[in-house]
Parts: sequence; C-alpha cells; structure tokens
Amino acid sequence: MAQSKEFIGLVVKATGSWYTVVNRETGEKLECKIRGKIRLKDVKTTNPIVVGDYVKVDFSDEDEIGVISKIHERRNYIIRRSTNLSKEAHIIAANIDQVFLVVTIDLPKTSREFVDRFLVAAEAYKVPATIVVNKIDLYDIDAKVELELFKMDYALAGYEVMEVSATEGTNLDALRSRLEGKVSVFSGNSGVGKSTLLNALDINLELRTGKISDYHHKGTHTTTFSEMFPFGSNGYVIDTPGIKGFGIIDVKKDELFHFFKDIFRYSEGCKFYNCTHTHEPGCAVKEAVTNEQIALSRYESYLKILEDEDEKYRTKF
Ligand SMILES: Nc1nc2c(ncn2[C@@H]2O[C@H](COP(=O)(O)OP(=O)(O)OP(=O)(O)O)[C@@H](O)[C@H]2O)c(=O)[nH]1
Ligand SMILES: [Zn+2]
Repeated sequence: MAQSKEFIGLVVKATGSWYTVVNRETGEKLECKIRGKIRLKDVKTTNPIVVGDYVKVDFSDEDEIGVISKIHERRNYIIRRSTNLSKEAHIIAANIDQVFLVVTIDLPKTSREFVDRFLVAAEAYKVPATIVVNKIDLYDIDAKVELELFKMDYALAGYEVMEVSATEGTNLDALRSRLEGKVSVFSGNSGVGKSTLLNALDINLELRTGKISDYHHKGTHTTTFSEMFPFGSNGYVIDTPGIKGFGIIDVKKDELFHFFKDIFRYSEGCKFYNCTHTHEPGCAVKEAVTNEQIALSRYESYLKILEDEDEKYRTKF
C-alpha cells in the first residue's frame, strides 16, 4: 500500500475546486482538493480555503494530487459580501500584511462609496490599507482636478495615496519598495489595472491582463482566481479578481463609525456618548464636516452605508 505522507503548505491559488499548495519545507507545488467539508468555526463563506491560508496536506508518492485535511488558524483576512444585500460572504485573502486598493479616477471611474466600503472592511479586519491611483497617464484636465480632490480627501482621512501609471512605469519604485518582505494584496474594481501593475512591478510575473491580444484582437482577459506570487527576495503579492460591489459584514451599525478613521477621531467630542452622527445636537463629527476637517464625501459614504444597513434589517410584511 502507498505510504501516506503529509506536509504543511501555503495556498497560492484557489479556484474553488482546486488549490495549489506550496510545501513550506521543499518549496514544491502540489495541486490539491479538499477532503469532505471543511467548515470554519465562525465564518460562513462561499470559499472555505483561500489564498494565503496555511494548510495540512496528505499525499502519497503514487498520487498526483494532495488532499487538504486541515486549515491553520488565520492571523487575519478580508471578507466581503458580493453585493450589499447578499448573504453569501467571500474571503478575498488570508494572513496578509497590507492591502493596496487600486483605483482609477477615470476609465473606469471607481466610486467613492466603493473606496470607503473597502477601507471600512480593511479597518475592521485590521489590515493596513494604501490607495494606489493608476492610469494617471490617461487623465484629462477634469480627471486631474478630480485626482487632486481625491488626494486631499483621503489625506485628511489619514490614508496614503500613491499615483502611478502601470503602462508608463511612473512612480513604481516607491510602490515596489513597499512590497519587500510583506504579503500584499492588490484589490479593486475590474479593469483598473491590477494585473498590469503587478507585471510592471516585476517583469517575471507575466500575469494575463485585459490587454487586447495583438494576434487575435478579440476579447479581453479578466482575472478569475486569486493567486499569490513570490515578490522580490522575501515578499508575496496577491492578484485578485476585480470586484464590483463591496458589502460589509461583521460590522454593527452603531459601530460603523469606528472604522471610518477620520469620523472616529472626531467622535470623541460628541455630546452624546451614543451619538450616531446623523441628527444629534452637539455632534463633533458634523461640525468637523462643516469645517472641512472631514471630507464631505467620506461623511456621505458613512450615511449611505448606514442607510443600506437599514434596508438589510428592515422586516418584510
Ligand atoms: N493607459 C493605461 N492603461 C492601463 C494602465 N494600467 C492598465 N491599463 C490597461 O487597462 C486594462 C485593464 O488592465 P488589467 O490589468 O487587466 O486590469 P485588472 O484590474 O487586472 O482587471 P480584472 O482582471 O478584470 O480585475 C488593460 O487594457 C491595460 O492595458 C495604465 O497605467 N495606463
Ligand atoms: Zn456625533
């Protein structure tokens, strides 16, 4: 009988039915399946095992494939609902050091509400987030003005905003140096240039992108699975499929403002300890919005997300 063996490995690709796992000791890759149902204690997700997970794999020398039999506890993860009202949750990646939210001011335009929803999730799961504005080579005068406003608003909120062009190679060194020795996730709407950017940061990656093929002139490629790649001497980058909606989960309505860094900072000055920063007198948050110490667009996102939560909990009669 074939002798069964096991190893601990890192999940570097997850398609939903197949998982590519890198053996932590040997660095070898093995295609794996899940044995039975692996259920996680607290999270209900469509994907039980995700890129960045450490897992135990059982295999024998005769087999071409391994079987994932155990998942190690996660240090952290980022999770979202696919739409605001959907019940199904999807984990983007696990055990990550930082996330780069790739956005575009134009072509396509990333909405402020999407950005703010994403940042709330990053705060809630304690993953440091940096915003990367891509395609700056394409912006006309209106988009350039919008970019300046965008930068002001997020600087005020306490986020770093980097401006790059993946195709022109603009400002890539600063971003590259941030990736050394870290596990970094790149996320954002479809078509903002995540794969193109990662290819530009490291020419060895050769990720497929939405660039129309020179040979066939038909169709564009879009990333459908999350995948993790070694970067530099000891870092990892994770390319993720483009996402449309970002439904926040696990955040209670009355705690939402904790995850807006800027709103939270000013909330200490509110007259009522349970101020929701919507209608209360003596609200230091509303005052800060009036004084332009908190960006109006951030406050509007806060109100919008609160409203959506109302919708979710409204009972049908
Ligand atoms: N002009 C310009 N075009 C860019 C830039 N970055 C990406 N693109 C183009 O934008 C399109 C989409 O790029 P992708 O890298 O496939 O985008 P993605 O975010 O990975 O998309 P999904 O896989 O669908 O999530 C391609 O045609 C790229 O060539 C840039 O900095 N400037
Ligand atoms: Zn208040």
